[in-house]
Amino acid sequence: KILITGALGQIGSELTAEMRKIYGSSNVVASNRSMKKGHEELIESGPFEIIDINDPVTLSAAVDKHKINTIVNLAAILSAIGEKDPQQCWNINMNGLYNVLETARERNCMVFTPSSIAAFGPSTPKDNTPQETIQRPNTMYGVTKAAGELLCDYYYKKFGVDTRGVRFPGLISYKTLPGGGTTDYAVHIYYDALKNKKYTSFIRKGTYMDMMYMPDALSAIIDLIEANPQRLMHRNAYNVTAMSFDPEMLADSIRKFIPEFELLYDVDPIRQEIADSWPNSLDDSAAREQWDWNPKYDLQSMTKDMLEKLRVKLDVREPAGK
Ligand code: VAH
Repeated sequence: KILITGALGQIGSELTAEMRKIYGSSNVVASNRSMKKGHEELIESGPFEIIDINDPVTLSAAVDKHKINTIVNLAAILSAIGEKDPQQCWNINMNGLYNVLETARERNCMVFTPSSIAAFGPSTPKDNTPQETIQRPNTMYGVTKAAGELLCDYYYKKFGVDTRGVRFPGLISYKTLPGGGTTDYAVHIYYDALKNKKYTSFIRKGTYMDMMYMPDALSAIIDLIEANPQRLMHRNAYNVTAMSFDPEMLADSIRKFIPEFELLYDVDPIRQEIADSWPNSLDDSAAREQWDWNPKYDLQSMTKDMLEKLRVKLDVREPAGK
């Protein structure tokens, strides 16, 4: 049985629904450190627990109560919020992860923890970033992602805990808004494109970052969890990507559906500095070779699907005569 922490977040809310479809609702326990409105269906469609991963007692009690053998640890503070409150970022992303790993060690659970392109820093080769390379991130979030990778590998090597992870790029989805990251511009732009036919980007023109549509991110998690461990030469954490673009390329893909869309800029120096410290594009050949990673969505097909789904969600009608 699977426990998902941070199940009401951007990845967790969709992963919970997808895993419940695949494995059966009663086999997927969703948890979050607090209730959030707008997730009633998720909370009612299967087991739900309030778990703060900084409280090892409730964490291990829930693992015992539900006989959990796989923990998907999505509870985390993201990059931009992490720079506003670095202490909380360390506490949740590292002390929380430590509690998850200790619980998994004592109870023989598999642990999936996402890392991020944020685990790389300014001295990392930026183009076609290798699976194994320099990792000197200079954000607290990035420090916790790089340290988290090392801690998960340590628990695998030292204690035999089956730990696995991927380095996610920016994730784009229409169901749940992202939780305070640097790549969030690539989600908000779609909402504003439909509501106002224009968007003001806090990331500068020409800033390339890896990105991925949420359906591919969910496949990455499920495929890696189900992968044959004998094939896994790396564990924490695999580079995975689906596309790399800058705000202008994203705006061009939107203009194919909303020709009058206008992209403006009001660069946020803090999030721009974070974005500048990350790679432009990852080499994800290790994931492709070792567990058949193969994303389905590119920029064009993602934009088409995002706009179609958001038109329904926001109740924004297709312009007449389209
Ligand atoms: C963030 N969306 O912006 C997250 C992610 C690669 C970016 O880690 O912090």
